[in-house]
Amino acid sequence: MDLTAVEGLADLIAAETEAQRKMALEQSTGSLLEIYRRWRNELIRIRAMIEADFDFSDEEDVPGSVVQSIWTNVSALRDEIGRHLEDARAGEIIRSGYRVAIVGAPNAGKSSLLNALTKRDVAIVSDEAGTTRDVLEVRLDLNGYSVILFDTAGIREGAGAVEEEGIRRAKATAASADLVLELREPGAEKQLVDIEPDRHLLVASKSDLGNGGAAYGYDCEVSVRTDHGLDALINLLAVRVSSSTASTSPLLPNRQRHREYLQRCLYALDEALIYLETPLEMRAELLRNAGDMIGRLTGAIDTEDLLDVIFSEFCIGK
Ligand SMILES: Nc1nc2c(ncn2[C@@H]2O[C@H](COP(=O)(O)OP(=O)(O)OP(=O)(O)O)[C@@H](O)[C@H]2O)c(=O)[nH]1
Ligand SMILES: [Mg+2]
Repeated sequence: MDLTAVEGLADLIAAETEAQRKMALEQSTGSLLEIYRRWRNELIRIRAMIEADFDFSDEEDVPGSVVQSIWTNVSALRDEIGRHLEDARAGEIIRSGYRVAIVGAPNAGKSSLLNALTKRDVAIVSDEAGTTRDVLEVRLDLNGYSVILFDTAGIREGAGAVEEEGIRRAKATAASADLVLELREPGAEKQLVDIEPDRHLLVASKSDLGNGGAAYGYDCEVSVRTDHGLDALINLLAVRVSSSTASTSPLLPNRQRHREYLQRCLYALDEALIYLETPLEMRAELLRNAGDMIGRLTGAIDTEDLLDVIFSEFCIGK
């Protein structure tokens, strides 16, 4: 087994949802390794041709155009790796969960919504403004995808020191979330967080109180008291999750480690491709570098330290 297959096996044991299980199973059988090995071999083959060009270029039967056609291959490989890397966010979301932050003013009904969506009494609910201070985190299986809901402190001005810290954490949670559910009670108008539209859902809460058209401009309205709109909200979430995890390939890089090495590999390939004036020896060295990055990804190079980390993660408590 290579490093990616071992990671896949560890993920398979830890898998909690169907999507996690599928991805981990695929990876544990060495499917990612197959792709990476093919790329590495291709880079080694390309380098061999360049070396041949160095050594035998004075001989008649090694045509100079060979080296030219090599760069077409490098460029095609570069594009393939680039496309694979574009799927990394989807892979990471499937593996670690889609992060949804619930934010809004105090008493907007955030904790009530968390409890309703998870069907558990996780968060304290009260009509006292500023009930929640810590960030609460609950996992949910949504159509086979892992979703993490975060309940946060209500955002307002003039709070005490402890609540202020809660608000800071609420904003940080919103900033790093894949999606922000901003809850607003009828009558409340102010926008409390500044989030890009594609990460933002505006939800009117407490619709049972009769907000007389306040739902205009909102993505949906819910009432935890009557369960009105909860299914619609869950559907909206499901659409967002599936578009964030959509990919043309079942094989996704899904760890930060994968992303980093793929990025470094791309970087080296780009440099080799762009700097046409650079001596061929230097460009060949960049290709070697790119191949080494793939080698590190699969553990073919420098495995010792990484394997230690992986196996300790893998064995604990199993
Ligand atoms: N009528 C009605 N009341 C609701 C609804 N959802 C929540 N509430 C009430 O609103 C009050 C505040 O609810 P919470 O869920 O604690 O609000 P929160 O946004 O978590 O508040 P903080 O933690 O203080 O920021 C409680 O008294 C809830 O019972 C709803 O859908 N309809
Ligand atoms: Mg709360």
